Amino acid sequence: MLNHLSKLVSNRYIGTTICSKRCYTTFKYNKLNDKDIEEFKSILNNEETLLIRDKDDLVSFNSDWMKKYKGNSQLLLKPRNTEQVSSILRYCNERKLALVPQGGNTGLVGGSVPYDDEIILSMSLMNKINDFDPVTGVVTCEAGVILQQLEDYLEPLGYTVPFDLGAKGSCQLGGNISTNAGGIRLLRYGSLHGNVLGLEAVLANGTVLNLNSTLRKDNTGYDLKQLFIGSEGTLGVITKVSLITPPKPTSVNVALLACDSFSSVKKLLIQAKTKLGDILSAFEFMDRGCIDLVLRHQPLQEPFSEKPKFYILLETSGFNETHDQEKLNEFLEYIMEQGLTVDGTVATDSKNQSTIWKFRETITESLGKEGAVYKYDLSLPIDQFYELVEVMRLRLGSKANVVGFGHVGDANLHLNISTPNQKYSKEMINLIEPFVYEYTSKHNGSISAEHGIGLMKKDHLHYSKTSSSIQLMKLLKNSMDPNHILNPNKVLPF
Ligand code: FAD
Ligand code: 2HG
Ligand code: ZN
Repeated sequence: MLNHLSKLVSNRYIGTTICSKRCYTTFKYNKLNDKDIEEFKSILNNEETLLIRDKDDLVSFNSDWMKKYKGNSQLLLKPRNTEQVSSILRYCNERKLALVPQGGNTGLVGGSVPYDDEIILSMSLMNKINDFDPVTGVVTCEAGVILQQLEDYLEPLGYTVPFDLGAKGSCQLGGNISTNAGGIRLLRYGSLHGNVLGLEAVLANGTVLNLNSTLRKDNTGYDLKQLFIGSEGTLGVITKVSLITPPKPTSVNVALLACDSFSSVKKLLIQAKTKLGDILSAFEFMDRGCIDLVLRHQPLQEPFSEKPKFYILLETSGFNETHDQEKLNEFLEYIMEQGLTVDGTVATDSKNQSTIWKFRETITESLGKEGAVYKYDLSLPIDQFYELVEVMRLRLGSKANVVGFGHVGDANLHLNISTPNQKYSKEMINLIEPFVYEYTSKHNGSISAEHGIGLMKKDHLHYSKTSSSIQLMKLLKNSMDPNHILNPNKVLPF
């Protein structure tokens, strides 16, 4: 079936015989029956609206953001609190009913939709912001809080969320943490492994694990919360979160700079880090193909008179406008003198800043309007960062449009390959994979810098992890979820 093409193709490489979905996994699950529905109703206090069973109402939850993966769930549950999550999981574990935790369903690797007919556990009603401490900057909230909702809550308090993604209007904190989302502020504030101070998670057997620390420093034994950051709903359901939030910068500048070679991009990055230091808050890369793409789909104007090959969106964020602008001006003068940029524009007001950001933030949405999109989010050494885009263009010729963009400041390339045909094709996947993974592995990169493994890459994990690491991950999965009820067929190849 086309929806699960990546799985079929990857199976080819490991030599598994494909029969039907149900025999692909070695774990057997029970079918939902009327008694189960009654039990779930009772757990959810007989609130009928918390159970969705209508086929049409389930469509959007059974399909991912890219419309690449489709599940066949017959039931979605919307718990209101941790106790209900715990009772649902305890019951599912006893009955061997599998489920998929789902946040905003903006994931890009097929992790948030059912593989088959798993129950969807939607976290959307667990969306309360519980507490904020203005001295420590620690905020505590439920996992279903939408990222934009938290940003809007913090803004009048003078604080901000330490990460930001294009999907902020829909993605939830629980989803962000479960995927260890990166985004455009990682360069400045670091990853969620550092910014999450505590969380509450419900284990497969219903146990509520209280790891809800708000302490910045705590060296008592193993740091168990880290297990849930990036495990994509396979080890537990995150129900609460404590996060460090930094003060919101009051002086922001955004520049769009054009370069005619990737070597200038690398030199610009060094200069941005050394000359802008603590005020550098984003250093985002786009190639010309991305600019052409967004101009095709968004109401934006060609930014410069010429059409250079490479573009950098650079942002500074600080607290002293005069100081920040002086620093930025010095930097701009220096890079122009050195010929590192061939054109550029700086925006100090929020309207023009948001126009510049649109060039970067609408790439994913614009790609979706081009046809079928094959997405790879990779960590690569800086010397191979753009080389791979060029290698793929040569390899695919006129069969596809290949663009490269990403968080170059974090060495994270977003390689996107699109074809006008709306349908995902096995031939195209065979041309790209495993080549792209082999290339990444050969250069000691990672096959997932930020989107995760999900369903798409589970059979390719070995390109970035040793067999002993995968064995240990399996051991953890087997001991924390022996019946494999949590997000089966995701992350690990069983
Ligand atoms: P979902 O898509 O619902 O779920 C993702 C995974 O987390 C699934 O495996 C799911 O089972 C699990 N999960 C969800 N909630 C929970 C929970 N409470 N407990 C346990 N498991 C849970 N990603 C980046 O890293 N950086 C980016 O810059 C970025 N930009 C994006 C831009 C766009 C336009 C889009 C569409 C996506 C982007 N993404 C990005 C990918 C995606 O938005 C992130 O992965 C996001 O963190 C997913 O959050 P979500 O709530 O939508 O999770
Ligand atoms: C981004 O950085 C997201 O914009 C999405 O991670 C990347 O669409 C993509 O490949
Ligand atoms: Zn990204």
